[in-house]
Amino acid sequence: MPVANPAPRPVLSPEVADALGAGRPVVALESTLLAHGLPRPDNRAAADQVESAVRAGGAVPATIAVLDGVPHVGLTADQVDRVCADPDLAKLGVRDLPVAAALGISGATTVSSTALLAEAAGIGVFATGGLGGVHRQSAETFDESADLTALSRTSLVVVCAGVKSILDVPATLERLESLSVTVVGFGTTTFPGFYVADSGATLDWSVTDAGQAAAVFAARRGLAPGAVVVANPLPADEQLDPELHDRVIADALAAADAAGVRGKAVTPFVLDHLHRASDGATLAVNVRLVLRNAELAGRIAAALAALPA
Ligand code: PSU
Ligand code: MN
Repeated sequence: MPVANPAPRPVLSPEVADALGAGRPVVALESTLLAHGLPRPDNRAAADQVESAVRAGGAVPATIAVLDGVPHVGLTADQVDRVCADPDLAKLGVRDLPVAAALGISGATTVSSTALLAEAAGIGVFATGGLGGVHRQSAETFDESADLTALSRTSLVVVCAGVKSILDVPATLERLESLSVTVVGFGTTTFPGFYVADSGATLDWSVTDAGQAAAVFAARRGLAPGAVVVANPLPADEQLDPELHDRVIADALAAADAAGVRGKAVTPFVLDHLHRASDGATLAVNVRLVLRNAELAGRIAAALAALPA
């Protein structure tokens, strides 16, 4: 019997399809950080800069979003315009993809759904800013990002600056351990704190270069499904002033609580509040760390492509 509504296959841009077909390096990029994590219109320039950073690292960028129900892997300039300009664009995690597909909805993809679509397209490396995770007060709210469970079953390298520091970082690391997600620091065993270089948490493992990160992933892929998180801290002289960081985050979380924000609106609300309360300082640091992650992801993808199959 024919399946009435098969899951839509991701549509690959010609450049991404060519690169994957030839075994050349490709890096997936998410669109939620553009559409819901950065303010308009700054997000549009950032989208181009992130793609350029992937190219500088030696790989083809594949920004992922859902347009009219169809997942796209690799976007045209017009499609990036849509993602960055539409104030009503949905935020789509894995559980939202079937609804978007069946109803023809457009939306930006989070870490969880980007990872799933990237893996389905055959892409092994993904760059973002900071992972979602366990929210502070999660004992009362049960608010834990679907990014965590998605990474436990999706095979790819995720390059990030740790988890967003609005979260409970130690609790998030505990959950990543429970879920058997491999986590390595890039050049350090200090777990980064997104806007700041040091979250205060320590990792068991670090890799010294892109080749080692690729080798860890190759070993993981042969062993069990699941992601390798490469945590790439900002250098201390590029981080947000830690005192300003702690103050604006406390303010932003209090504002979210007072406004009664819940569910998937929490992270965008808090990030927006931070950008305003810090006079754009968090925005500049957020873009900078994403660019660094994109460039490193490009190098890891290149190292992965160079490994014997
Ligand atoms: N990294 C950033 N900015 C962002 C995000 C990550 O620098 O906006 C997004 C990612 O898409 C991540 C999402 O998956 O935030 C987590 O949202 P939630 O906490 O609702 O799961
Ligand atoms: Mn949540």
